[in-house]
Amino acid sequence: MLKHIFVLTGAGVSAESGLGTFRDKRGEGIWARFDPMKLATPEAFAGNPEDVLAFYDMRRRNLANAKPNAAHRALARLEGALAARGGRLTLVTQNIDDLHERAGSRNVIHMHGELLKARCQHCSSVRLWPEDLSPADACPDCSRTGGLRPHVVWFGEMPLHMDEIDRALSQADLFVAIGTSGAVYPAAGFVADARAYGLRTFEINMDPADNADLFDEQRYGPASETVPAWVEELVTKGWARNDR
Ligand code: BV8
Repeated sequence: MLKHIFVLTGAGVSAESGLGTFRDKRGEGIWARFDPMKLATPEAFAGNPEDVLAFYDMRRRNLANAKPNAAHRALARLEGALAARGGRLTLVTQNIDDLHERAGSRNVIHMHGELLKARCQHCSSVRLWPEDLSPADACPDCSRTGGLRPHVVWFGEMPLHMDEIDRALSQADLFVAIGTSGAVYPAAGFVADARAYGLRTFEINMDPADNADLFDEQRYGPASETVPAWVEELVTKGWARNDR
């Protein structure tokens, strides 16, 4: 019986909320319009802070107008349903939006950071920062200017909470990847780790991910339909499905 489900989400779970994906085969992904190596690396920020900050200001403003969709709500439902039967949902997201939280998910692990937070490079404090961010802004904790950056993991930077993620993977019964292309590591490697730990693996996506062959089961279609259907099945037809 399923007691502990590990879910990894990517940009596809927020696509129907109007937030761009990155490498989407169908759409104009964000990285099709912007070069990540010019906007999402520490070197880019050091060399061209204004362009990088403007890129994240644009994405922060888009997020302010976005709303969670049925996929986010279904995962919040799953968290409650598992807890009610003494189980556990580990929800790890590559996304930097707050749509899982706004849909009601209580424990969300943001391995690539959070768009609505800023980190001070002088004193390392991390604060909620829902508005535009400029080099002239002073850190609320150390009062120094010129040190604030988006609390986001860029390419070449170590993702966050990796020990906690690995521990949860080693304890889970089922690994589910939702709306991710499997293009970015270490997140794209989690399915191989899950298999090594003996978990069943399940891909819910619009198109097969780059690592689709590593999944025992796949279900394709828009997340706002496939994710609620999957959660409904689990909650109404019993928890025996998908497990190892
Ligand atoms: C690290 C935050 C090591 C920023 C992101 C060469 C040089 C440098 C590094 C590397 C290198 N080669 C490999 C690497 C590692 C690199 C990497 O993997 N690069 C790739 C491109 C090859 N990884 C890193 O650099 C990572 N760090 O390795 O550190 C290290 C070790 C020790 C010490 C220090 C460092 C850090 C990676 C994190 C980068 N930050 N985001 C921002 O958001 O601006 S990555 C970015 O891509 C997003 O986080 C995004 O989440 C992530 C993955 O993309 P997806 O979420 O999968 O989105 P994508 O568009 O790709 O796919 C969308 C999917 O949804 C598709 O499958 C589509 O079919 C589906 N979909 C679309 N619509 C729907 C849908 N599904 C359902 N319903 C729909 N409606």
